[in-house]
Amino acid sequence: MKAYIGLGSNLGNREENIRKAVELLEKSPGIRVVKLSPFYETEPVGDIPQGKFINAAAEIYTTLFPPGLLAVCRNIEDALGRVRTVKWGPRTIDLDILLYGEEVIRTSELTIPHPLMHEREFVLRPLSDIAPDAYHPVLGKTAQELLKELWKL
Ligand code: X6L
Ligand code: MG
Ligand code: MG
Repeated sequence: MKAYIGLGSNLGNREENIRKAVELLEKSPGIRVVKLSPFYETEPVGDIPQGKFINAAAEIYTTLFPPGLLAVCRNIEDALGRVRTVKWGPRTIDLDILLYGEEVIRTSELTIPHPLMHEREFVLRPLSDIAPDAYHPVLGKTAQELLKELWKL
């Protein structure tokens, strides 16, 4: 399955954290990283004052099902020293499953497509760079269309 992962970091060496996360993804059984977007420095979004982020997106091919992919993402966050204190607070690394093929998944553990991705330029800009035609199965629009809609607001 083709899937897209959003990456973000605003603690420590942010670029290196993202590069290491991509390396660990690539080393994970059942995952191949096929595209990596440019890195963007972005203003923090949310109600917590914190440092600027580096954000990026990766296209992967995976034989894992979504729960397995989520477990890999969590393990990589832990391996890179993510400490879970305040919700939405600063983090060394955040790995979010944005899209998993064109599947819609809603469980208590996991929502795919990622629930806020269509409202976040820090997600849509890198995603559109590597996959302008990636399709959001709930909204029925591509990444590029969603990004253009954000600009119109
Ligand atoms: C009111 C309350 C309005 C909360 C918005 C928005 C919360 C976004 C969380 C919110 C609210 C988020 C990143 C980030 C975060 C990132 C950049 C989130 C999760 N992650 N800002 N803020 N990049 N630039 O990866 O998206 S926290
Ligand atoms: Mg996130
Ligand atoms: Mg996350």
